[in-house]
Amino acid sequence: KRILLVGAPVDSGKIRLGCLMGPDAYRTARLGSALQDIGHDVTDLGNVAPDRSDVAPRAGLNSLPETIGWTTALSRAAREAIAKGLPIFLGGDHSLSLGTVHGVAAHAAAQGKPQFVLWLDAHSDFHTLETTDSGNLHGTPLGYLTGRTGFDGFPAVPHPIPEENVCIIGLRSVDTAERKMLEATTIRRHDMRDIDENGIAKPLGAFLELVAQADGALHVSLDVDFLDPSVAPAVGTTVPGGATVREAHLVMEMLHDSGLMTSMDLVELNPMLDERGRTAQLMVDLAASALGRRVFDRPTPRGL
Ligand code: DIR
Ligand code: MN
Ligand code: MN
Ligand code: MN
Repeated sequence: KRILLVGAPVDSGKIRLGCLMGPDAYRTARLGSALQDIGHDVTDLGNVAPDRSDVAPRAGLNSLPETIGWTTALSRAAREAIAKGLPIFLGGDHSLSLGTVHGVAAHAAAQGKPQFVLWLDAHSDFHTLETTDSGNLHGTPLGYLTGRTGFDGFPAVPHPIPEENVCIIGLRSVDTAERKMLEATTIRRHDMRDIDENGIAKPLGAFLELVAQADGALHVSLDVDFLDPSVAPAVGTTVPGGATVREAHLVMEMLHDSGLMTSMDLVELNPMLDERGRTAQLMVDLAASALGRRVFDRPTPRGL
């Protein structure tokens, strides 16, 4: 496969700084050669720079103009990259997905393919500019991308992701406003209790089956805080009780076996909070599993 690494050093989506170092942490942990060793053709396109935005700042919203500038720049970059192969967007905080998914969805629409999104995260990131309590825009991408109103100043969303094409796995921190809004949608959502009771393979397998039946494009957005903080400490918003290393690898291995993933975000890594690069290394290993690293061949039946 042709894989494009696209650096997205976005740090405007929350207060605590450090995610801008994420792309270089992934490079230092040798993401590129890990994927080459599996047999892929890997090109590092370097880092995207944000557009200038003349939208006015808004009280209560952190770095709104800057985040809008990233959104337009990353949407363009994503659309260009996905035309050449499978892009992996190296974050950067989760507000980068406002742009990357906007871009890949435009590409899918142009090809007449339905876009699906798998969101691996402790949080649902379903706020709008009106409902966010924190003012941190990394909490808003799924709201924006599914076409919710309340995103004044952002580019229009001509290809909103249909709610039933979105699956969130790993939930354990959902704000009250998000919870009310989510419950009024058909977004597929699996909290950690669901994973405890049913395992992670079943809900993921069911979702992948839908993507396959629809012959859809699949964007995977992997937030570091999907993982338990004991194994992935380098994130500003740790929430105990997350996915284990093996649960996360199983998700990635099933994604590979499905052959369905068309683009991926690695988000929220804050190297300032890491312990000798262990979180960066785990994210690199997970990306490698998603792209085919394995011990033995063992095709997972999708409908598991
Ligand atoms: C919280 C935290 N729901 C907020 N969100 C995220 O600020 O809106 N943390 N995404 O990673
Ligand atoms: Mn997130
Ligand atoms: Mn999160
Ligand atoms: Mn909607």
